[in-house]
Amino acid sequence: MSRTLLLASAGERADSLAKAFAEVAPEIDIRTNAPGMDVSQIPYCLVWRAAPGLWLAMKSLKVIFGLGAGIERLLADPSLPQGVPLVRMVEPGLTRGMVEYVLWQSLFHHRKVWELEAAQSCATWRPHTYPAPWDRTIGIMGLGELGTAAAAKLVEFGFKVRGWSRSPKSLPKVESFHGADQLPAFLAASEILVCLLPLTPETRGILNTSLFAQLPRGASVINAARGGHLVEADLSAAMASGQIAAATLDVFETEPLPADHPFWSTERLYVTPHNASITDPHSAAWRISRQIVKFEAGEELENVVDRQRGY
Ligand code: NDP
Ligand code: OXD
Repeated sequence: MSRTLLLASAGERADSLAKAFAEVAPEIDIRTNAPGMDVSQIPYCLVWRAAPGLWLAMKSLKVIFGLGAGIERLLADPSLPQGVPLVRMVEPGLTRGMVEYVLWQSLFHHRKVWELEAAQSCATWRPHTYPAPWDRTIGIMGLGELGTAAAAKLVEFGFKVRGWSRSPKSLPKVESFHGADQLPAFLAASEILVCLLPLTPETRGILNTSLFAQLPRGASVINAARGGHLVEADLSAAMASGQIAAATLDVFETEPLPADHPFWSTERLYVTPHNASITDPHSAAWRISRQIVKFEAGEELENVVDRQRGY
């Protein structure tokens, strides 16, 4: 059982993950969770959201690996074992996907594609101008694994990039702000705001009326982090008033987004189905297997969640 990993609640991803482990990490013995299965001797678990009773049943648990970068749902579970390290997902495929999403949506909002769509819908050849990237400021909330990589890509495209984090940062060509005191200065010039924060008690509801009012009028908002960051009614009001011109949302308080939700039909509000980025089974399998080997050799695990901070 020493290198046995339980694939718990990985949903439709379970098969591709099991296959990926077999291909790149055959030294790991993969078990897919099934009702009534004895998991009491299994030391490692890979999980998105734990089924009731899972943690109680895993009596020999040594490390929990989260299937996603965001682990707020796991932390919210009162039965999550206290002394067991929780490792969040950091792998190059997930980062690459998010960089692609942020670049795609930043360019979409930078070029105000909705204006082109409106002209095309009435067969009108309408002049359409836009600033050079170096005259456009994009603000990224969260300069961690994903925010840092997205910022670097936007810098490469010539945008003026600024970022906001909890602790001070020094990143090439990124104007950095940190802490609550510097949030207003960060927001004041962010024409396109990208949220890549973890969802914690401090960041829940941070995308609200007060924050929107501090952005330049007509700013765009891109939320690729968690639905809980956004106060949905506040965004609707800010868009109705023109304070926020357009938004792209990948994540929602309720997922899937209910069919009767007003966001589906809000003009210039673009919905993607929580797929800004997706964990790549092969690089995830590789990263987790390396972590297990290192852990067994007595080395430090990487990307362990600080439960006090909440990320
Ligand atoms: P990290 O933990 O690497 O980075 C988090 C960043 O947020 C850090 O820079 C941190 O600051 C900053 N931060 C945290 N709390 C605060 C605060 N109170 N005030 C200011 N800054 C704060 O996370 P990742 O980059 O890996 O992932 C970010 C989130 O993206 C995930 O938690 C997940 O919810 C979401 N995600 C969404 C996906 C999707 O498909 N939609 C896919 C993958 C992730 P500091 O550096 O100072 O600690
Ligand atoms: C994640 C996600 O947190 O896919 O990794 O949302």
